[in-house]
Amino acid sequence: ERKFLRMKDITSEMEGQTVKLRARVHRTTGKGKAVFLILRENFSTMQACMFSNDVEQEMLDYTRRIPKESIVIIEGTVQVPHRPIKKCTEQVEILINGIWNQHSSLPRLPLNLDDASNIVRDQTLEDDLIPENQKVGKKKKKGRQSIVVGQNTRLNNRILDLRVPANQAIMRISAGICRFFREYLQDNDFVEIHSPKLIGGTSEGGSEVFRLDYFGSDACLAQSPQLYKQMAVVSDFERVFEIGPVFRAENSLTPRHLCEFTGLDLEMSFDDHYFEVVDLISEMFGYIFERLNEKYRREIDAVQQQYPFKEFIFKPNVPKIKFTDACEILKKAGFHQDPLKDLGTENEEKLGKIVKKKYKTDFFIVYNYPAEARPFYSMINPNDPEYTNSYDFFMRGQEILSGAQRIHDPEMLAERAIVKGIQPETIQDYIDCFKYGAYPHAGGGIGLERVLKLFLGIHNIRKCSMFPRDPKRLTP
Ligand code: ATP
Ligand code: AMO
Repeated sequence: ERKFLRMKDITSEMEGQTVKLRARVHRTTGKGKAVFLILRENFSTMQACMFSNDVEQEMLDYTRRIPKESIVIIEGTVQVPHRPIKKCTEQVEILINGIWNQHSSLPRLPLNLDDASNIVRDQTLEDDLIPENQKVGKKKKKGRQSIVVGQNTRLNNRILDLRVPANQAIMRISAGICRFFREYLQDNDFVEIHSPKLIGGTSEGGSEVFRLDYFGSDACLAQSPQLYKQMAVVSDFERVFEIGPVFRAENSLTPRHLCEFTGLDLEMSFDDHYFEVVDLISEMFGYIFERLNEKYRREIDAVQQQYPFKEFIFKPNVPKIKFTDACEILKKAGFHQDPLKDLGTENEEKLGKIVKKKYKTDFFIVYNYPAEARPFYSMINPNDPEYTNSYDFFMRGQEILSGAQRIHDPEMLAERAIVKGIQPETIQDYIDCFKYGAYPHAGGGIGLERVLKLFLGIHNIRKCSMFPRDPKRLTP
């Protein structure tokens, strides 16, 4: 049992009862003979009040001087006002009998939480291309302008920024995605693993890797758990998943790339065809979205209030589009797409719009990508060797998952590594693991922050990482 009640536990049925709670001072109003405090506890707000009829004037003055964001302990009586309480999520009120300032905030905040909580209809205005704290919009009647707080100002003061209700909600929904990812997979016989992040070579190839000194040898920060999740399958765990950090030396500033993100990875053996894995992953996403809508409604609404977005639509019969068909669809709509090259961001978005119109869904799959566009470990399509048994999943026309059936023949794997410019010796343990009998297997990697961003229609991925890393940001 907790010493202090949580706001959600104080209900109108408790009218007249004495309660004790601890919360932040969100705002103080009232002149002369009355003080009204709006208290805040994560993204709930509740009004507390005090009148000179009931308490000494000194107590009123003391209360009025408590700086915003301080943590106070309050003892008082529950009241249910006749009129709705404006600007509070909770519709009961506390008549204060006693108040203690447990820990004071500095009175000057580097980030004004009211400004940072303003409704933002065009999220690109937060991009720091505009001067920070630029005043936009028409002057309102009362002379107050709507202020947009720049993303850099927010991130420089992230611990205050995270107190903004929408940000509270975003990070809680992030936890929800991990919770339901884990829940679904555990219920389907997957084993959770933790693979090393300090590794001897690259796991995805390419130059997007952080290199470091490891007691005199070269080491890399893992670009993915790819090689290890496959080795776990071969070690007879058969179905595995991991939630862990992924490092990419991605030297560019975009609204959807981070240098460190959270990978939701899974890998499994299959019976006959890699579509078994594709279908399981589709069903898993359906489960995650359904449970989020059910259990995180309050949080979704809190984001909606500050960053209005169109509700994400998931249809259980997820459209699966063959890569070459996607090229045809794009061609018919008047866009060029080379059938042997990867889809670019623009074409992905165009495809997303066309699919949305035709199937009324924000979620779809493209499969059978050209070998040129996929990593060395992707299984070549036996019927069409220029293509692979691979797939990407999309939300609102943006990639959120990449995956494939994997090559489980050591010779073929070494050959493909060489084709892709990777020295087989640098990944010898991985190649060798397929020499002692291996199940056919497939899997995928999901970017947590991307799923979060696209589910909630958030423009900048930095909002979806608690302490984001990009080429210009290593603090806080
Ligand atoms: P993944 O790394 O899983 O493939 P990704 O979303 O990073 O996913 P890429 O395959 O790197 O995508 O590239 C897909 C498209 O994203 C590219 O065709 C390109 O248009 C765009 N893109 C990738 N990196 C950048 C970047 N740094 N800046 C702008 N656009 C980029
Ligand atoms: P891939 O490189 O496509 O595949 O990564 C998987 C997913 O991770 C997300 N993602 C990113 N998110 C934020 N910032 C980035 N810089 C970034 N790069 C990628 C995307 C992407 O779909 N080993 C394979 C997966 C597999 O085949 O199982 C892999 O890493 O959502």
